Amino acid sequence: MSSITRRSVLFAGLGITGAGVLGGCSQPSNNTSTAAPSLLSPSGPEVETVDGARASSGKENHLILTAAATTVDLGAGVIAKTWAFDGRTPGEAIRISAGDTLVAGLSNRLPDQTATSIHWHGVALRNDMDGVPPATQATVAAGDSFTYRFIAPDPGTYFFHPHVGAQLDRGLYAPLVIEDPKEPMSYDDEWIVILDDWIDGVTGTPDEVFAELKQGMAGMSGMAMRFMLGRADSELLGGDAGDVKYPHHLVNGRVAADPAVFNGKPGSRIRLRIINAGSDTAYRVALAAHKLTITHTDGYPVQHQQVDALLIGMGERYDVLVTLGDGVFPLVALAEGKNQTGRALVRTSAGRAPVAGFRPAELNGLILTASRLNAADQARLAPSSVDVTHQVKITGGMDAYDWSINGSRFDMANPTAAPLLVRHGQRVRLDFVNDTTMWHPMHLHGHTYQLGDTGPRKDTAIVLPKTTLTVFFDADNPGQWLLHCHNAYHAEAGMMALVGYQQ
Ligand SMILES: [Cu+2]
Repeated sequence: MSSITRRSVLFAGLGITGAGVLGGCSQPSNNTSTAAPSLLSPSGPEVETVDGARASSGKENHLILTAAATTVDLGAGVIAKTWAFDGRTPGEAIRISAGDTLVAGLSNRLPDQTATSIHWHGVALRNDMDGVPPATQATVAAGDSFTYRFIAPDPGTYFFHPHVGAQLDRGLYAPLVIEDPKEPMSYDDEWIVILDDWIDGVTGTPDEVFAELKQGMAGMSGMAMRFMLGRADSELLGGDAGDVKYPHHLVNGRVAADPAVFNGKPGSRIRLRIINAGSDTAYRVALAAHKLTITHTDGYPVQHQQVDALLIGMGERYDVLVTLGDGVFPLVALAEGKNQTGRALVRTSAGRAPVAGFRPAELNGLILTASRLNAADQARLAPSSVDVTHQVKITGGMDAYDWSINGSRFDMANPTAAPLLVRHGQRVRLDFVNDTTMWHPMHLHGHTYQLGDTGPRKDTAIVLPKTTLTVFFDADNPGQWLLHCHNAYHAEAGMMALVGYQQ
């Protein structure tokens, strides 16, 4: 622990002085080249130059987020001791406009000397505000605070959560909506729908879950599995859907038996902002008796498509338009492969809701996956030749719980050991080669990539087992950026890499 802290301080020091050389202290064990590459500092002159060119509205939004232990009421008598921002889960949504500066103070009141941070998931912000200790900042120690200050460049649906250990699987998350000052879509109302697989304070803590998972499937033979799923099959996900047994699946912080309710008017047009804040569960989402018009994913517009349901992995977001019918309609989130559902209700007139476990037919209708989408014209990457290609082999498995990238488990204490090198201005191609028998939602910080030549722009994409997904992005946001699986336990086991901007 102390070496992590020392390294954090060292990195932070480099950041402040803008010394520029971040990789100097790392010695990759399998590196055959003679010199470690020089990486840009997370707050160096290149970062300042790009940040200075970001369009600013001049408007600042100030708030304080206090992370602390609390007790939350999830409905139907489920009371959970957990960690949350300001005593509630999900935390209160932050709503700003593109070009605004968010000034968010994080006050760490977590118990047991627990360090934390906030990662602004999906936002192409300046690197030293990305919240990934020790790569972009020192950890925020218990009792300390840290102020995140950044211009939010792109409109869209985002969320935020810590980037330390398995804290994502606590109650520490909340939506972040960046409005478009020139919003091109017209609609009557908005509803944020945030999904989460919940265990904390009910059957165990995320740390207990991770401890059991680390023993691996092989080590568990003959032992009772408290948290590990024996089997979770999903055709949509190409087989094994998840590792962890969750007692509840929440929609907007409520269990299915006591759901959150959206009250609307028949005939009104609603924008749903759907966020998967889960740690180990993909959801198939449908609104009974309604079609969903998909308009955005991960903040970026797509060519609209009308579907019955959508598949959303951890870390993904979808914006959807619906025209409300007359009645009471469950919005159902089916936990893929886990035979459980979460739900909320849409109510536009009096009437009784169906029972909690009701599954609308739409769940088995036309199901949207990101691979079916095309970027809207204004979101498509400009044609360009590729300057650098990295193969990102997704490796490891359940038996040894040795999830990794390119065969090596990421060491968070030494994040710059073996970076995927890029240079500012390059067009980068990533080939995600999934060698494992499981799907993984691969998330890139600070950028959005494009799926293939015409696919959607995303920062988190599902890579199915035994397949390769090719994505492209422009290296236009200098710094040191994580690339990892958004399964909280896979990431913690080591399924991460660093995309490092070179000098
Ligand atoms: Cu994974």
